[in-house]
Amino acid sequence: MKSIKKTLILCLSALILFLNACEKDDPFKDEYESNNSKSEATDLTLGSQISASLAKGDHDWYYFTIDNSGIIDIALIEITNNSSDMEIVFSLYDDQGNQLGSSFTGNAGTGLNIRLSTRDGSYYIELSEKSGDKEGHYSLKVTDQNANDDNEPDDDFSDSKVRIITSIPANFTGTIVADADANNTYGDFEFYKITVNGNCTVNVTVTPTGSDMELNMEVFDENKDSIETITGGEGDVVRTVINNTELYDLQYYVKLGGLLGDSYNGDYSITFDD
Ligand SMILES: [Ca+2]
Ligand SMILES: [Ca+2]
Ligand SMILES: [Ca+2]
Ligand SMILES: [Ca+2]
Repeated sequence: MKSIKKTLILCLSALILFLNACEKDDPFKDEYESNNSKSEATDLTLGSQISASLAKGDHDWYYFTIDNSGIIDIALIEITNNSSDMEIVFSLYDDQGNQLGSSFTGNAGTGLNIRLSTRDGSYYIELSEKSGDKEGHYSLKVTDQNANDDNEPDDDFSDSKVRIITSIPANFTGTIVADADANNTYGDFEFYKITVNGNCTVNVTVTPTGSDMELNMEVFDENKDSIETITGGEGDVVRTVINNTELYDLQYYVKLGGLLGDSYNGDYSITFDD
């Protein structure tokens, strides 16, 4: 009996040593391997953080899907670097594997936060280490921010939630979640449609909440021809006067856009009065 017990203890000891040896052989092989190419990408659950590692020369691919029913919003991709020396390289691809933008490389030991503006779609993430000689642990989380206002979509003349203003004064608040201007035509524009009585004027005033958003505003007549464009600097209030010189009522559109500053605060208020 004694010898059996001794053998068992020896076996267990051997097993423990073996397990330790395995871990020491490959301390940076994570549970999502192998995921070294697009076709082997690990599915991510939005809002759930995963812990993984980059071994030397490792590439880790992930896949996630955003569905905002066509409303533009922000997906936040957060990568925490738990090493002191890894320089994590981040690349983003669309569902077809076309790279979106350039790759980003974080400083040694530093994580990355990426704001992705999207209406819907599936995306691939590829992570690697810049030199391929460093290794370490990281965590990754993709979160659908639901950061936009409740009055979406209102990004174009005929979108379903374009606000129709039938009486003044009128005040609204909203949020621009993604850069929208002449160079960012798929951004989060906000459209308002207003009737201006004959021989009357209406003042339009837009105030950004943050001190670093640059608002832009364009006024269109009822044929959707542009009448005026106003662009403000950081934190500036933008305003205009719509002047109906005809004797009869006319309809106008106000298209509001903005460039977000470092604070990413896109909140604004808009007032129509006389
Ligand atoms: Ca890995
Ligand atoms: Ca991998
Ligand atoms: Ca908005
Ligand atoms: Ca919008």
